[in-house]
Amino acid sequence: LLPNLAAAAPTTFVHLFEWSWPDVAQECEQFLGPKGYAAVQVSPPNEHITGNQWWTRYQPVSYQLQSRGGNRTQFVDMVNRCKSAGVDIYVDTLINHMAAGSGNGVAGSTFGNKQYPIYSPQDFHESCSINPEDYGNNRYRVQNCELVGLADLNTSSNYVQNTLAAYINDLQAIGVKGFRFDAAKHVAAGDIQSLMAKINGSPLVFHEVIDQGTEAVDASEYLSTGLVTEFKYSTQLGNTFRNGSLAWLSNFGEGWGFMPSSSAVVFVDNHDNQRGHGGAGNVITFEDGRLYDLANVFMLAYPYGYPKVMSSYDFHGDTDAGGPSVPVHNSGNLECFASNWKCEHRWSYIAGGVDFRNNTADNWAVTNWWDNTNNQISFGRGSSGHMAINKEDAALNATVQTDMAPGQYCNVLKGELSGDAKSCSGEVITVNSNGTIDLNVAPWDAMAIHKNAKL
Ligand code: LAG
Ligand code: CA
Repeated sequence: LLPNLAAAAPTTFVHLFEWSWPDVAQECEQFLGPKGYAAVQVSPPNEHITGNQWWTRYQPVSYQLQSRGGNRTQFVDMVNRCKSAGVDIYVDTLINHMAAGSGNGVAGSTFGNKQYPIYSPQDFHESCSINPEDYGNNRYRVQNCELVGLADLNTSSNYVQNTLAAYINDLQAIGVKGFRFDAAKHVAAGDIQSLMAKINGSPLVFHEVIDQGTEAVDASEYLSTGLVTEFKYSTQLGNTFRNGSLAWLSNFGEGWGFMPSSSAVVFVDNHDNQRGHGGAGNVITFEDGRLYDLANVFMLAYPYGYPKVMSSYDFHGDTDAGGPSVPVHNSGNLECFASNWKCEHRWSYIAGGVDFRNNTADNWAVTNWWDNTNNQISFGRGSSGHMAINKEDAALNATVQTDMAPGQYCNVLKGELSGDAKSCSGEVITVNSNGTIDLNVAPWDAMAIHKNAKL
């Protein structure tokens, strides 16, 4: 019995935040492909303003593929190499705005007074600013004024839509399979529909809409044109893991007022809320160590949404908008862990969680839910897998029913099955002949077993 990796549907993507194109390509080949990640979200690949801060990438100057991530040739090489490794590329796409003020782009373009190589003043909305109180009640200002001073594209104009569509179609011709529409809430859903009509084929598009349920613009408006980020998921998971009880999570998802699972992009944290920027809340990040492992294990094991794993760069406590000037590019020899690159996607509980999700995708339901009414939980994915999380200071000792075949399994969070399926490099879990497991999960630990990691 060999681990059936080929049959496992890829179910999870990773945001390699600020990774350069040669580094992404190498990671696709060496880790993401073999581990079964579906895709990588890359930082915006188009020309942006000069400067070392990460957020310069969110100030577009042109749609030339020249950025801190690398040049066009390197981008094309990355797409091809990732594709060969079975990994798609999703591009973070700035559809709402261009750079603020005036200055230079990294490819040598200059801009100013709403004048860019591809746009001129008539392509923009008026210069008004979005105030904090507008988010709750002023749809017009949210969509037609300037987000943190960024020149707001007149997305209802045919020329702007054609220009954005040409950029997106160029990326598709290179082989890009998906797009994150940045700041989608700031673009009227109708404008996005018109733009989508100009895009070739039907790529995966997910709209970034920050909506905790109290917004003038509602996330549901964007469901007809693609997937949508479910920010409530990040906030509520954070609240529950920090201050609540994991027992509450038995109906996490639609039962909590979230959008339909099939529309939702979910994440424990993202590049903004992990540092107190957009949509920040009580989120859990790499800085929380084992708590972060456990929250990701839950996300990856639980059948709701399309999960995005965050892979961070440590900005040494950068939380304010200005941020330190940190050069984050790396040219082809990025080292995980040895530097400020956190590489959460490689942490064994997270990579193992992806393996669990891939191998249980055929059983999209929670079965045999068990909890101790507090912070010890266990549930199954039918005959495909079973898991347990213990977020308490005492060991989890309980006998739980599963729908799995009796036998010995590798806890994929802590080890891997050997190629010949004869040994597990980590912990071995036994499913008894009656289908039960005598759980013995250490404090702040977890286990996950699936049908294709059976000894
Ligand atoms: C997003 N989603 O809707 C991105 O996920 C988020 O990272 C972007 O903000 C934002 N929308 C615009 O694409 C980031 C930083 C901002 C930064 C902005 C533009 O979170 O702090 O603003 O990118 O670079 C910066 C300064 C501001 C300044 C602005 C214009 O921090 O103080 O007003 O630039 O000069
Ligand atoms: Ca807008």
